[in-house]
Amino acid sequence: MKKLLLPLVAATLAACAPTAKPPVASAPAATPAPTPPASPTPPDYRAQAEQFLSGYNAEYVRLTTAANEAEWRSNTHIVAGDTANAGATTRANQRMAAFTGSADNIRQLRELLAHKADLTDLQVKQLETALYNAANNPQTVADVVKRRIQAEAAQTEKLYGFDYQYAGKSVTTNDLDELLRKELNPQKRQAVWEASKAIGPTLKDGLLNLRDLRNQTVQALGYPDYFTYQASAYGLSRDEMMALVRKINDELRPLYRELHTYARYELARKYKAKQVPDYLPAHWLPNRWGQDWGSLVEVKGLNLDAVLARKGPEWQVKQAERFYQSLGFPALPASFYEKSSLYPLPAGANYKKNNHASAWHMDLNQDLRSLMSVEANTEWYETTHHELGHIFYYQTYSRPDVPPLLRQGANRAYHEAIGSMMGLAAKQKPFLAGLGLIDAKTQTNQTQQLLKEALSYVVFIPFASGVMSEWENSFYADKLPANQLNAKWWALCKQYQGMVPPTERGENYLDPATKTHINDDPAQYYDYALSYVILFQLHDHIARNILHQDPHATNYYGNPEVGNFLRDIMRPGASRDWRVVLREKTGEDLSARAMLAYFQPLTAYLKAQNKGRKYTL
Ligand code: X8Z
Ligand code: ZN
Repeated sequence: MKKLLLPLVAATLAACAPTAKPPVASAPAATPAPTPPASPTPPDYRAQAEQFLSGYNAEYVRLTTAANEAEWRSNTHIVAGDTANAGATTRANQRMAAFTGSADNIRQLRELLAHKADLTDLQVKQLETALYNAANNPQTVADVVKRRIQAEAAQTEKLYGFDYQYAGKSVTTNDLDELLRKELNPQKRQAVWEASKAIGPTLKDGLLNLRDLRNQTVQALGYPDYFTYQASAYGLSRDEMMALVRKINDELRPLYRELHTYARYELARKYKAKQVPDYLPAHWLPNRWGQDWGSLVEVKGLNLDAVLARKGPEWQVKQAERFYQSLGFPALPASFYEKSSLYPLPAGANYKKNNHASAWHMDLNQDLRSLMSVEANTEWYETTHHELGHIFYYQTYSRPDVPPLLRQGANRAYHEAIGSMMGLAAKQKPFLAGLGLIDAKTQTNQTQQLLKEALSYVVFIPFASGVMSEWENSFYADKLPANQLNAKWWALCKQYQGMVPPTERGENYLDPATKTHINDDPAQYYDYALSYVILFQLHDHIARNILHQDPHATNYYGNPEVGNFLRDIMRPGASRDWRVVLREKTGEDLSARAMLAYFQPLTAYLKAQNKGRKYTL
C-alpha cells in the first residue's frame, strides 16, 4: 500500500489510548438527565467537536484527493528532466500540509482533546489522528515542512526515474529480478546484483537531507525523532517497538538458522563453489535484498510459474479479484480497471513509472487504484493478491460510519496482513486444485512445499524486523553518521541475515537506499514483520476454526464465513483499538505462536538435512 497520503502517513495515536467512554456516536443519552442546577450552561464539547470534525473531514477529503491525483501522476509518468509533475505534487502536498498542520487546527485539536472525557470515542480517535497528522506538517516550522515536501518529490523522481543498466542495455527491475531468480553463472549474478545497487549513491544526499527534515518536522510537536513518531501510531514507544520486533526475530531465529545452513550448502552446490561460505554471498540469493528465497525450491506437481505463464498477467489480476469476490467482497468498480496502472510500460516508452507495487485510496472513497508492473510469475501473483488486499480494505471501510480520518487499517500492519494472507492461501494445493489449476491427484511433497513457504515467510523476518528496522531506528533516532551508513547496513545484514556482499561495499555506495521504502515509506518497515505475524494468526484461526482444515492445506475459495471474518476486521477501519480487535477475532494478543506452529514440522527435516554441516549463525 503505502501510497495513500504520502505526505501525511496518516495513522492513529488513538488506537491504544484507553478511554472510559463507550463507543457511541454523539447522540445524547436516552434517559432524561436530572434538572441541572441553575448555573451557566456548560459548553457542549461533543457538539463543538462534531462541528469541527465535519468541516475538517470535508477539507481533508478534498485536499487528499488533489494530493493523491498529483502523486499518482508523479508515480506513473516520470520524464527525465521534466519537473512539471514534481512541481504539481509539491504544490498539492503543500496545500495539504498548510491545512493539516495549521496553527489554528493544532490549537483547536488540543483544546478539544483537553476535554476528552466529554467526547465520544470516535471523536477522540479522529482528533488524535488529526493531531498525529499535524505533527508531520506543523506550520510552526512551515519552512522545514516545505523543504521536506520538495525533497520528497525530488527523491521520488530520482528513485523511479533511474535508468538501470545491465550488459550495456537499459533494464527494468522486473528484468533484474528475473535474472536473479534464474541466472546460474555466479559472475553474471554478481554483475546483475551490482547493477541493481547502482541507484544507491544517487539517492544519498537526498536521503540525508530527508532524515534531518523528517526529524525536525515531528520534533516541532514534541516527538524526539521520526522513528518514534511512526512507532507511536501503534501506541508504542520506539523502545517498545524495537523490543517487539527483536522478540519476533529471536523467536524465529532457530528456524532461520536451519534455513541459512541449508541454503549455504545447497547454493554452494548449485553454483559449484569450492567451499561452502560461512555467510551467504548476497548475489547468490534470488532477491535483490535477500528478503525472499522462495524461488529456490520448485515443488514437483505444484509448479505455479508454469501455470501462470500459460494464463498471463491479466488473468492473475482477475483471478485475485475473483478470489476476494468468492468470499463475498463486491466486484471492483469499473474505474479500478480504467484508472489503475497494472502492467509494465511498453518497451520503448518515453517515460518511466514507479516499479514498486502499491495500492491507492485516491479520494478516501470509491476511487481505488493500484500501481503495479504485473508479469506472469509467482512473485507478481502473490503481489497482486497483496495489493488487492489493500484495495478491498479501502472499499470495506469506505462507508458513512467510518469518518474519512479513520479510513485506515486497524493499524498499518493489518493493512499489509490481509492481502499477504490471501497470497499465502492462493498458493496452497487444495485452493489451486479447486480452481483446476493443478491436478488434485498429483502427489506433491508437503515438506518441500513447507520449505518453499519458509524460504519466503521465515526468511523475511530477519530482513524486516532485523536489518530494515534496526537500520532505520539507528538512522533516524540515533542519527547514524553519514560516513557509517553502508557499514552499518552490512553489519546488520551479516548479523541478522547471515549475508555478506560479494565485494567490499564502502561508503561510496548506499545499499539501503536501493530499497524503495527507505526513501518513500520511512521508518515503518516493521509494519511488514508485524503483518506476517498477524497473517499467520488470522490464517490459523480461519483454517482451524472456520474451515476446519489443516492450515498447510486450505481452500478459502467461496467460503462466506471467511469473508465475514475478514470484513469484521476491516469494516471499522481505524475506529477500533487494534489490540482489542485481534483479541476479539483470534482470542490472542499479537504473537508469533501461529507462525512458529505453522513451520514447526519443518524443523526435523532441516535438522536431518543439516546433520554434520557447519552452523555459522
Ligand atoms: O512493499 C511491499 C508491497 C507494497 S505495500 C508490495 N511489500 C514489502 C516489500 O516488497 O519489501 C510486501 C511485502 C514486503
Ligand atoms: Zn502493502
